[in-house]
Amino acid sequence: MLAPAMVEKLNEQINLEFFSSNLYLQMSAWCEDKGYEGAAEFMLAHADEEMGHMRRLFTYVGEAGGLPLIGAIEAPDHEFESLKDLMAKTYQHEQLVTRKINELAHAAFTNQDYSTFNFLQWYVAEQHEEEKLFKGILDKIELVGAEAQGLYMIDKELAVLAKAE
Ligand code: OFO
Repeated sequence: MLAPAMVEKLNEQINLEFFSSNLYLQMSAWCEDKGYEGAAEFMLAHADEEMGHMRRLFTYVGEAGGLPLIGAIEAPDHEFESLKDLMAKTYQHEQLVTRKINELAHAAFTNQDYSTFNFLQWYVAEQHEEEKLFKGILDKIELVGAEAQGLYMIDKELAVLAKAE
């Protein structure tokens, strides 16, 4: 049975994962609007993945005897300076999510809630992958700079990555 304080923290994470999904969905619309079709597909696939993260938490809270709560979700940014700016923001956002997951894992451990601590290990591993993924894309964009041909190639690569998501 989850302690009320853990339910509250897990529900905050549910909200954050929802926000991540909305943020990436909104980013996919920006990419589409600017003609980055591969990036749009990639962000759309990633928005779906974030919904999966939300659902996994939602199910866990319910199964562990808590009540999953869906709160108000903040509107995401919809304006970006460039594809590089957008990807830099995804990377920053994933770093924030990692910090939140680490805080949650710490709270579970210090409350001797080993079941939740164990459940959260999936997220710890996932955040490692997500940071690696977005950092890798950002590094490539930084390498090509504002050069149109380079960005076109990256967009093509993102279309391939989207299929692998
Ligand atoms: Fe992108 O990992 Fe969930 O939020």
